[in-house]
Amino acid sequence: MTLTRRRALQALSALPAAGLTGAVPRVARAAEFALTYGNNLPLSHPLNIRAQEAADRVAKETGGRVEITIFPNNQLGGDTDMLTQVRSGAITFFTPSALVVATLAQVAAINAVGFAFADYDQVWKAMDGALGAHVRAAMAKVGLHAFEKMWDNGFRQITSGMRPIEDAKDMHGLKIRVPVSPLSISMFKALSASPTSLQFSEVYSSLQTRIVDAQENPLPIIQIAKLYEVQKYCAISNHIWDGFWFVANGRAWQRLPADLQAVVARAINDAGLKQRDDMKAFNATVQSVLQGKGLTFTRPALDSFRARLREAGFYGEWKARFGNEAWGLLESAAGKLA
Ligand code: X2X
Repeated sequence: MTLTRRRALQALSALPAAGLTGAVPRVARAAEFALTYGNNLPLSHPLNIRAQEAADRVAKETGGRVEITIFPNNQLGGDTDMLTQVRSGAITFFTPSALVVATLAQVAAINAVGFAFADYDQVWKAMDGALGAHVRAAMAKVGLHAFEKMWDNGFRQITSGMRPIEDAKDMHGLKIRVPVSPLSISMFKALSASPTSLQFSEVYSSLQTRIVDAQENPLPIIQIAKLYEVQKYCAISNHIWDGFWFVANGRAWQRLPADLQAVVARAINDAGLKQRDDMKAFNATVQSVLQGKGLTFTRPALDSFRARLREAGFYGEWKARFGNEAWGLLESAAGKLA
């Protein structure tokens, strides 16, 4: 029996009795490779819009052999849960922030060293170049296949509810939520704040119920997740550049035949590049949109932040943790640090 015929029979036998007399489902055939992708962002984020385009393209270019189903917005659990799922193979794909995937492969957080990157030219030079390759190799060692093109989250900014941040000294004692990430905790402790790690799924409610007073995220997330509803101030700090690695469970990836791998990789990497352009356009207007929603912006002097990190030994500590090779790659793109 041919594969197609067997699948057609399986599909038919799966039809409910009523389906034979009533409406027959249009798609009655399961894909040969039914893959799942979970993420932590609302559907309207450019990451989800471009990922859906990639999934549609994959279905088309493989003639339906590969189907990618997206579970956005923490439907499958928070970041830590999805990280576990993608490692075990319970889901095929996940897009963890570099900060979060660093709980498995420490060096992945290197793009998030405080005040390292000045602009996107430096960011993409590093992440599309040797530094990105170094990080992907580290993720491969923990069973994650990372696609080449990183997706943009953005430069992170600090929002607060009680008082504005005008200077590094305003960070003192600030109860701030950070992602589940040792680097973020270390950095905000060095700034003398009081950081707490929470998954993104818990951020809105923890601000609303005042479990924390502050959080930090790129402006597009602050808009899309409506964090302006539960925060009053936003300091343009650009303290971390953060991106999402599109990762696959290594074994599931290896099971895909090479021709299908090529189609999937091309679709995902191309979509990632388009997502970067979307974020650039988003960034052009988002601050004024957020001002319109009532958020008050401040522009603290960043030298005071850098000085505190240096004095606290933050750069020396993380250079030792990431290793000289990775640190050298970061500095070759971002300039000498500390
Ligand atoms: O959790 C966050 O703050 C977010 C959405 O930026 C990440 O995924 C790290």
